[in-house]
Amino acid sequence: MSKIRTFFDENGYYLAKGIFSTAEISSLENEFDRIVRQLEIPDDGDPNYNGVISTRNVQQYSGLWLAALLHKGFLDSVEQFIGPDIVLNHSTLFEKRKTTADTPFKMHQDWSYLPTQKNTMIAGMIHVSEATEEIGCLRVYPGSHKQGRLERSKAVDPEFHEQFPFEGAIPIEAEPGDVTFFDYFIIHGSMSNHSEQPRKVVIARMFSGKDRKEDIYQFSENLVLRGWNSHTNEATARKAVVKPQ
Ligand SMILES: O=C(O)CCC(=O)C(=O)O
Repeated sequence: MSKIRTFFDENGYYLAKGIFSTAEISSLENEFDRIVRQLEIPDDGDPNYNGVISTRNVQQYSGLWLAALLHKGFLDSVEQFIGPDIVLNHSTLFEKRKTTADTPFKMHQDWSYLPTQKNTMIAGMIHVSEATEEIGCLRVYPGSHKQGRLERSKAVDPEFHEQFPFEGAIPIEAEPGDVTFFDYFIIHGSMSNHSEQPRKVVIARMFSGKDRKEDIYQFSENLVLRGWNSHTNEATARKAVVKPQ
């Protein structure tokens, strides 16, 4: 087993340095900013505005971002963690701007948002800009993934956050082009951004093509980034856009 995989199995996360070159991440940042310009930005005069701008599925906006999810170095890393069959559930763009308001990313596990039968779901956080403690980088409890499925472990569960406060977690600082991979059982979260510099990330949620979502009707791009999806069928391949009420 590779050192990278051993570290991931032991700690529940892995910071892969320089997966995207400076030139690649600079082009991706331009496209990231273009996506943000296409979004409705919350009113930053509102004291409750938490500083986060987000959208799902950057690959539905930008061909360059689709190519980023298919990037060889990126998928070679993912393959070490979940094997050669790699399915995209969804991606999320988060830009975190300076705020004095509370963070929406209290400590939590991801599994209950998108459970799979074999628990292969991981996240790859692509760092488009610098992430430091002051900027509100990701914080994790190393090794906490070994506890498996903990109940009431969502970011909206205050007791979970009290049990696992930010102070007990370690900050994962990163540079543009790095990718932080983490298991969907790891306890993680991030504080608000207290700096003038926005923090920009795109997180890809991916699972093995040998695994499947517990709820096959829950939203999933089901986009095969590498290899094969053994569970795709006529029903799951059909997609419907839900009409607003
Ligand atoms: O963007 C962050 O800092 C945290 C995101 C997160 O915790 C999540 O998406 O599960």
